[in-house]
Amino acid sequence: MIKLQTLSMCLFLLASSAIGFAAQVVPSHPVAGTPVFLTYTIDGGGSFNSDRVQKLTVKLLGRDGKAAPAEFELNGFDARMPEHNHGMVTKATIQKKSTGYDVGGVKLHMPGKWVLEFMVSNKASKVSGGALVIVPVKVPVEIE
Ligand SMILES: [Cu+2]
Repeated sequence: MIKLQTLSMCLFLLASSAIGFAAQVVPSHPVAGTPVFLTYTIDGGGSFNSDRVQKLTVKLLGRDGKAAPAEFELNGFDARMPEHNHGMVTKATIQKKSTGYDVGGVKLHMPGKWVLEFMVSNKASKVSGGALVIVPVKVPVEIE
């Protein structure tokens, strides 16, 4: 009996570390005040590069991992370096696709700490504005 408990605990830890790892690969961020989560990938699975204009693929998902209800939409994106008090030198564009959004024109032009700001609104809500999803990211120093 003890062995079975140990085994199931080991399996549980293994499963949760696998989930933790997956969450790092595809970050999933709650949208405050909604049942919706936001995920994004960079250039289809890469990382930020201060030398390149990049594209984020953004998805809004429900708790079950399926597409969020259609009234939720991404309608703003910006990125800033709070410690330097500046934003991007490019202007991001948002394009709605069948499975999510392409956010183009993203260039985090300096290595260091940035915050991504995704604005998610609910079309069905009478309250204007939306929820800001703030995601801290670090742009690595280029190694030649
Ligand atoms: Cu800066």
